[in-house]
Amino acid sequence: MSEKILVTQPYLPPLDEYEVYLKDIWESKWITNNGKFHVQLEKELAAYLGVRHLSLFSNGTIALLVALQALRIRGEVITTPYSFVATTHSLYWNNITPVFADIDTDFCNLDPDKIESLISNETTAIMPVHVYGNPCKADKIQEIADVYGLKVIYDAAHAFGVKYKGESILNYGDLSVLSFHATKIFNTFEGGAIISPDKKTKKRIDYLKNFGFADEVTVVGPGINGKMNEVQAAMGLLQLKHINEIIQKRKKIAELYFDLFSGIPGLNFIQPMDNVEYNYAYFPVFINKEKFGKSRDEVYEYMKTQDIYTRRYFYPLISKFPTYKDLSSASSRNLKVAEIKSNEVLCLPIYPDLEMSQVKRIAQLIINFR
Ligand code: T4K
Repeated sequence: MSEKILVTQPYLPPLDEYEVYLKDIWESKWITNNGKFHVQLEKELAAYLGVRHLSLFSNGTIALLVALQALRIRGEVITTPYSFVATTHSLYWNNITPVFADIDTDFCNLDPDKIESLISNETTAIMPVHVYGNPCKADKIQEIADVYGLKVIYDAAHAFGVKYKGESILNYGDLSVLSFHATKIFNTFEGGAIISPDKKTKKRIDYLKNFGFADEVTVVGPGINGKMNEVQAAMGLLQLKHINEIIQKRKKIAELYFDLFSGIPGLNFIQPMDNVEYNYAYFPVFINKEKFGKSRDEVYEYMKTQDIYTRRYFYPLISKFPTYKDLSSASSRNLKVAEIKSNEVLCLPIYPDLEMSQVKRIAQLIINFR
């Protein structure tokens, strides 16, 4: 049997490069709590991403929890059901009621046209997701937020390095939250960050991720432990050295998939937008059973028999899970596009070490399976 191919694999820098950092950490005996690599990574990342202020976190989910705390979000928040479940869980853990709005057909992001009718007296914020790293219609979302006095917190877990018209999409909204999990294009094993627009907000976020401590004897708020340690930060510094090469390799794979699948009826793709610099974090294909001849699940199961482990990101919809299914906004009538996309999507393997011959094999297997 051939070697297993997974949907993604973390990029790991050469071990000897990492050992240099580890030796330093061992010698200094400073392993967490705002260590020197942590300080350096915050600075280098902010510069690389083109953002003003960045706070590192132990993972993206804690960063989402803290972002909501930082802006004192309460009541109801309008969000998308087409995401990883952590998006909605972060609301639930803050005692906020999620209100699901449908997504758009072209990009699978929260549809701005579906937001207004869901705003109530309890609504305080909108939490969109730049799904697969495709930018949301941020200007339209901001217009609505401004009219109704709502905050906007972007779950930007997939959007590392993405730019629109030369500007980081992480600068949209009130806050943006990144994930640096092993499966992301930039990883610190586990990790995450919040991008904030000003020093004051960053300061509040930094207190909140450190139990609320402002100094040894002063606790300014109900904080949590969301700190990134030095071993993670060192990994981040190394990833940053290789990030351009990582993105270039992903780009080549995405382009080859596009070429190989072109003109195959029933296979649909998210088309690249003008003026966007992508990170090629995922490669979703949407399989229309009537036109392709096989359903998404048939393709998914067949690929497993070939030792190729694709993933159905995002199926089931978050609104289908027991915690959320009884919300009125979770009804299928409200989420028609999301239901279709969730039943059609298959994310194909994409990661820097995936060879072009493997990409060709994956595409051929799918095409021949019709
Ligand atoms: N918001 C959004 C929109 C997100 O997508 C996520 C995370 C979050 C928030 C929360 O951020 P974090 O708290 O995670 O920082 C994965 C990831 O665990 C999750 O981080 C990610 N989204 C989500 C989309 O995917 P699973 O359950 O699919 O992961 P798993 O363990 O099945 O891994 C997927 C594939 O990656 C495997 O087939 C093998 C490969 N893999 C995985 C790991 C962990 C490796 O090769 N090496 C590894 O170490 O959720």
